Amino acid sequence: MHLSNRNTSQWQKIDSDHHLHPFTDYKDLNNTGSKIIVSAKGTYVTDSENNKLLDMMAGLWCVNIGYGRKELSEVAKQQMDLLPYYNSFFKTATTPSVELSRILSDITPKGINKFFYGSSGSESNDTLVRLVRRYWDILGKKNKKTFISRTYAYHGSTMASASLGGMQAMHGQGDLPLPGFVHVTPPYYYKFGKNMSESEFCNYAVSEVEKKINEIGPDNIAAFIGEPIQGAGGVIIPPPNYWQLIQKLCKKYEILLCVDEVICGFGRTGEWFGSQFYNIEPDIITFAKGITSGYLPLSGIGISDQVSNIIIDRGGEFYHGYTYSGHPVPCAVAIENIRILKEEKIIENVKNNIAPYLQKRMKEFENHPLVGEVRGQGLLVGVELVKNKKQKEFFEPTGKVGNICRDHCMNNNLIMRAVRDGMMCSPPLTITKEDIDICIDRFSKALDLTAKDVNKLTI
Ligand code: PXG
Repeated sequence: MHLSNRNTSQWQKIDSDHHLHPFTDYKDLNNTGSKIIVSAKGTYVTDSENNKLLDMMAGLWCVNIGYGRKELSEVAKQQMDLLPYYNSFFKTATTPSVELSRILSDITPKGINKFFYGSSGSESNDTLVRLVRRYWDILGKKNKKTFISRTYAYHGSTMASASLGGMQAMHGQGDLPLPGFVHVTPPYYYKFGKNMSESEFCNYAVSEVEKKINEIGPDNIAAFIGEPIQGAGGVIIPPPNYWQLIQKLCKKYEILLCVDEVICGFGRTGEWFGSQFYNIEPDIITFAKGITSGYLPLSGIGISDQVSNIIIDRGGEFYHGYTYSGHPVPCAVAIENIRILKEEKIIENVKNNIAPYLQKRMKEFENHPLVGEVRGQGLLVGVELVKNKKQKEFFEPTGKVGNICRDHCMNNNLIMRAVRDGMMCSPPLTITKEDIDICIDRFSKALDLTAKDVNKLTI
């Protein structure tokens, strides 16, 4: 199928006439027109004007092995030719979903050995909500229903996953959160640390969770959920001891520890999963994105033996599932993707080589007058742009400067994501040092242009 018979403005016209994009102000987009992406290779995507853009976001935090790996398209074709679809509802299974489950039980955190599939992170977080509530019901603890999450968490866009998330703007549309979802201060030291030391702030953030547990009553709390490192919320790196303390709290109050590995999973932190990076053993994880490097939609939830034993032995039928649960084609692609991650030692290379280099180079921007903080871990980086570095004064209104910087990046053939007034990176795990140098060069130009614009603005 060749769709190259139209020029850019023709594509843009059809796009604005008929296509509604996710998270988009439609009127605004229709004024400017979409950038039409037509192909990609390695760490670069090419648009319909033949610009080659360095993709420091790996698509949307997902193309972990980089673009253009033929092994994945070949496996997908082979599987489509052999068996393009079959379900797992009525005592049937397909070989890729079975094999993938075996492989996942080897690489996921200790104790997690059962897997249930969906097609998106949002779906798997919905599955998580249903499964956790079911778990406590089976145990006769029918009041344990409430989920504790954090402000700026992103867990998806469906009703339940957006309720789990802590995005105020999303809650403002559609009467969210649903009942049974509460949010506490995130471990975001730069913004909320005031004049505490980092470890004092860590204790404070954890004490907020404990306060919330006691306010609602431990008998009413089902689970705590968090991303190991909050991604879409602005690459929020928790203080070193945070997750250990949260795990302790969950044990103390008999609350399930749920970890959303949708971004951190499959190597982003330099370990297979963020839970391993922080040395915690969650009861439940969810994952998506990097499992297929984004080549096909696939997500899942991984369940510890302790939880799955109850669901299996005492639960009877679990009335939950999707047409595409365990779809054979994305499962086959996931198996191949994991093989490549393993055989090419991509995650080890992130940990020992590429992540330290990216972090070191990005840290140089802390000398820039616009930059309040550069924080990162593995191949995640957040660069906080501020009005006043000394006083940690943020821009008002929030988001304007971030968008200006994002546009300057784009005009310099660099894709970064603006979150509020921070600039985020989450590149393919296969990025080279040469490409990191190119990123530094382009981002430096974009920052200088942004600073010039900021001087012109009266904000
Ligand atoms: N959990 C986390 C941690 C995520 O980052 C989801 C769940 C939901 O996954 P799906 O596949 O339903 O989108 C995500 C998704 C952004 C952005 O702007 C981030 C995501 C999705 C869309 C936009 O940074 N992450």
